[in-house]
Amino acid sequence: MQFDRYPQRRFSRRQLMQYAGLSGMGLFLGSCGASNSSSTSIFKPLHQQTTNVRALFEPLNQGIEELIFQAKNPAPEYPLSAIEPNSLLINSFDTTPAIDLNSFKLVIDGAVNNPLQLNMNDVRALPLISMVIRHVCVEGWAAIVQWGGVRLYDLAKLVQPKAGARYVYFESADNYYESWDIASALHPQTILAYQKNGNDIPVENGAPLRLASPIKLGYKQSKWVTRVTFTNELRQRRGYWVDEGYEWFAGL
Ligand SMILES: Nc1nc2c(c(=O)[nH]1)N[C@H]1C(S)=C(S)[C@@H](COP(=O)(O)O)O[C@H]1N2
Ligand SMILES: [Mo]
Repeated sequence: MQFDRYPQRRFSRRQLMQYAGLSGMGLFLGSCGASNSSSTSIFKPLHQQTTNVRALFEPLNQGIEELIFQAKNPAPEYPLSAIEPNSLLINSFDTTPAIDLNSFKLVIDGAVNNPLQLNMNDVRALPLISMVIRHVCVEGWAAIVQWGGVRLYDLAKLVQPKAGARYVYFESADNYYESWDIASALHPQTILAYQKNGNDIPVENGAPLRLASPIKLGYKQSKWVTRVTFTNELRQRRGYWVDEGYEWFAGL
């Protein structure tokens, strides 16, 4: 896989486990499956078909792989010592939505072969990516933050976007919405995060799942994501702030 050349993990195994909130014992139990009874539902698609387990290890279709390959070089990552724990300001256009974790499901659908819905145990069973990146808000502030979560790319491998898919829509529990070009969405540094600075993400910052990526401005990074939809075309509503006149691509 071409993404192996990206510096995915600058942490030692011990640091990573600390930042993943795992003790050695927790990791041991997790890998025995003793603490995760529902991880099999990841392979239950919306239409109740049986998804091929090998999907996680298979590449996406050629057209989409080529698009991602043209994506920009990796954006800078920082050491843990650079984290600015008090600099990430809460920026929400509305109140913080109440999400019931027991019924929470991330829906991934649209122009894909295997639509899925995943609960948080399913999401946490996927490879954990950790990165320390700079969050930049157009309102004039920035913060170096550690985010941990799953790559959109790994989720795409599970749902298998169709060849014509060019955009990815994100719907949020506070009715925020965003759309990204597929190359940026499937960039190896674009993740759906459930950890911030080594802990579970606080609800104000988007728990249980928010976008985090060093290649886009802050307003592209939807908090409280409930639905990820692959599409062939952009809809009229492209993004909450974009529809107010902010730039759609919003690359950093
Ligand atoms: N669902 C949702 N996501 C959102 C927003 C929002 O209001 N609702 N604000 C955006 C903006 S403008 C920024 S700068 C970041 C702020 O993230 P934070 O509140 O975790 O610092 O979230 C982005 N994602
Ligand atoms: Mo922002």
